[in-house]
Amino acid sequence: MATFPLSALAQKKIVLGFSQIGAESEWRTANSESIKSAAAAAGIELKFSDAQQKQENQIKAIRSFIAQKVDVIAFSPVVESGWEPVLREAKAAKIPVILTDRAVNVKDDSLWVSFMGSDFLEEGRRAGRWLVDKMKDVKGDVNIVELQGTVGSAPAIDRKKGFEEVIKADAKFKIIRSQTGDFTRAKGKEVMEAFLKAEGKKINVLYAHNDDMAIGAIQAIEEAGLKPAKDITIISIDAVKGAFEAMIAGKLNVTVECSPLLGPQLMQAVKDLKAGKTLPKRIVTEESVFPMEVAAKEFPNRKY
Ligand code: GZL
Repeated sequence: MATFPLSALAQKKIVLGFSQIGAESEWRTANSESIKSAAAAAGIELKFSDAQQKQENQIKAIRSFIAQKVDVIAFSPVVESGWEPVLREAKAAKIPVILTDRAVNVKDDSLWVSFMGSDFLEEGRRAGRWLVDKMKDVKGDVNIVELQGTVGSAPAIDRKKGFEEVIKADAKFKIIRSQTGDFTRAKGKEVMEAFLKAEGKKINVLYAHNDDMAIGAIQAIEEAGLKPAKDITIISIDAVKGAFEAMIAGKLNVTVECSPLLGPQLMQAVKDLKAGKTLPKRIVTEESVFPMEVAAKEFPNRKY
């Protein structure tokens, strides 16, 4: 019978089960890449599942990780609600759960050990503050159309809330249309086409909850014979490469950073957990705002 030196057994690889939402945006692709490369660099065995933006697939993946007795489970919840049952199963199996990117809405916070990701409320506020400053000398109404992220997701809920919290200070700001584009370019274009058909030249501003929907909307605006970032001021969130390319082309006014590069932080947290350390309940990613004026200078420094 083969025997293993204690050192080999002692170095048994940590196994992390990760349930990813899907591949709906440039942001998500960069996020998955960050997690995969950081796991490899950390020597952590990664079981990675792509849920194609369906909550039931994430729940199935988490159940499979429990059955495989992984050491740690991490996931980015596609929506905030509906997680109690499967998180209770993970807790019963004594497998710690780390939330990355998006939060869950559960009564019992002991069902997850830590949440690392951006402050979406603040991202919405930053978008609102940029617009209020940009429009400070405008006297008449500022008519805004809004492309929301995935219905029920933490970023969609909080980016809307944060933005409205800031613009409500002046009644001239009016959100005249608001609909989900599900964080994708295709849907962003489709919904912007409908906005343009309904409101046309009345639209002064587009607030998109992510760059992919903004990029899709830019195509719709151009096909309607209007100049994006001139006839319609465009604000979006993520700060992915496509947004910098759009700003350099003069078609997007500003993007609020939301970093997908959570991989190294996640792997460190997994290692700390396995070493018996307690993790902070909330780890916030530090971020910035990039207006088109700085895009060309900043672009070479971008990592996603
Ligand atoms: C935000 C993330 C969002 C991005 C979108 O942290 O959950 O999902 O803003 C992505 O681009 O699809």
